[in-house]
Amino acid sequence: MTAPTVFVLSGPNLGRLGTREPEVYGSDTLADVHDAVRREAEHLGLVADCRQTNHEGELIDWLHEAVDAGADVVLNPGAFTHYSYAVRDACAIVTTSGRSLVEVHLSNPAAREEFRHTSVVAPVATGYVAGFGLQSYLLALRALV
Ligand code: DHK
Repeated sequence: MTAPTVFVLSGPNLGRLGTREPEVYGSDTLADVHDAVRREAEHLGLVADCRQTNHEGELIDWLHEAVDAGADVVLNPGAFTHYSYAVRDACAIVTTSGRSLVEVHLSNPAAREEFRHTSVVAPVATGYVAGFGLQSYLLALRALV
């Protein structure tokens, strides 16, 4: 039997992890995150397809691709979290198709600036993990299984 694929998607500015505000986002690079995610996925009997984009439309295309592939999704939407109804609607396509989508954040947006307190994605996500750095992604994978 082939292992199910999980799409692990990260949005804008997350390609800069490691040097971007390390006091907020930690010192792990995105490559570190993806390596840890792939290892944890394998341990859980999954295959992680890890991607990052700075472009809203590309992220939406990948969410559609996840639906077409019948794959669950771990998503860090970056700042799209707070205002992108287009990303939210694409996430709703994932969850209403019967797949799971876990919203993740490295930091805890609820403990930061006011504009980060709103997630337009959370109401259509299956669940939410925030505040644990790289571990947020790994906890999201565990939640999926
Ligand atoms: C990442 C971002 O890029 C921010 O825009 C969010 C999130 C928080 C994170 O903590 O992973 O506000």
